Amino acid sequence: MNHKAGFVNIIGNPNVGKSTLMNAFVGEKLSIITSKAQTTRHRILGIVNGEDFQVVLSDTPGIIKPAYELQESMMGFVKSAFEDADVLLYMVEIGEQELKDEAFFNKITNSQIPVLLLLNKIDKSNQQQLEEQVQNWAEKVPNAEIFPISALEGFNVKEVFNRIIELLPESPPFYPKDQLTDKPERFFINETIREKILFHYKKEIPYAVEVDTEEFFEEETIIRVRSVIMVERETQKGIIIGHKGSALKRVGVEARKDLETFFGKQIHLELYVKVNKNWRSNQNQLRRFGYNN
Ligand code: GDP
Ligand code: K
Ligand code: MG
Repeated sequence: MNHKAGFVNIIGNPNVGKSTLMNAFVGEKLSIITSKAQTTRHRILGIVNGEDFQVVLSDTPGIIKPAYELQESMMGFVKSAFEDADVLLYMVEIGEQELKDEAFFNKITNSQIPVLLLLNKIDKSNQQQLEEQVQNWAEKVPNAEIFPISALEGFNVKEVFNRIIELLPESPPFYPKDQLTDKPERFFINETIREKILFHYKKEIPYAVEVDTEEFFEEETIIRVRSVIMVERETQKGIIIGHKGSALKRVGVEARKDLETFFGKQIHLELYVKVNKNWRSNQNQLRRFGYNN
């Protein structure tokens, strides 16, 4: 049998379950998943290899209207998802009626690329609601094939994956077959720390934070890591650190545990907090953190 390979991009509103699905496909926790919108800022590649196929998946930031420069840059990632894919996975969730952004909606309905519309979170719906929504989306996006799924419970995920393989062109693999992702180790460390911050702090704090891993030394039995948590203001620095350092310590302990599981090695994680005014609006800073296409 001939080899198939290609690029699959997952798009949709924030929090519909894109990262959950990608992780279900890849079988590893590559993309951080939380109940907050805008968790995923970068495009992330997950690679699923089989004997005669290679599926390269991009998880994108959810579709939002840009309100400041970081968001502008995030939307660039989403736009490019329409250009370099062999299959588009357009994900909506039960109860969602339409895509808020009309330009994106037009792109989807006029797409020359095959579109699989994934109606996610059907574990939260009843049969009647499900049938109504399938009907609704079939009328709105006539060019799409519709799959009701539960990314969380794995329902219909395998069927979607099999359909993707059918749609992929014949091609040799694009990446070495033992490679899981194109992102370097530091990226996972940054994202893991950011996930803990999203989980433990309220309101504007997580969105004012960026994490940069400055050192990554892998020794035989231990990996030594030093990462800086960047905030915009002194007050935020105080909140991140907490009373006698207790809040920061909790972030460090939890991140270290996850990273030890991920890398399969002991981790020494040194965390510190630095004030870096207005990093979100500063183009040079954004470029440094890889937000430009
Ligand atoms: P993204 O922003 O589109 O990447 O969404 P995430 O994958 O981060 O998921 C957002 C939230 O929806 C998380 O709390 C997930 O656990 C939850 N979620 C994802 N898929 C499902 C599903 O199939 N059913 C239910 N009930 N929740 C889901
Ligand atoms: K999310
Ligand atoms: Mg996501």
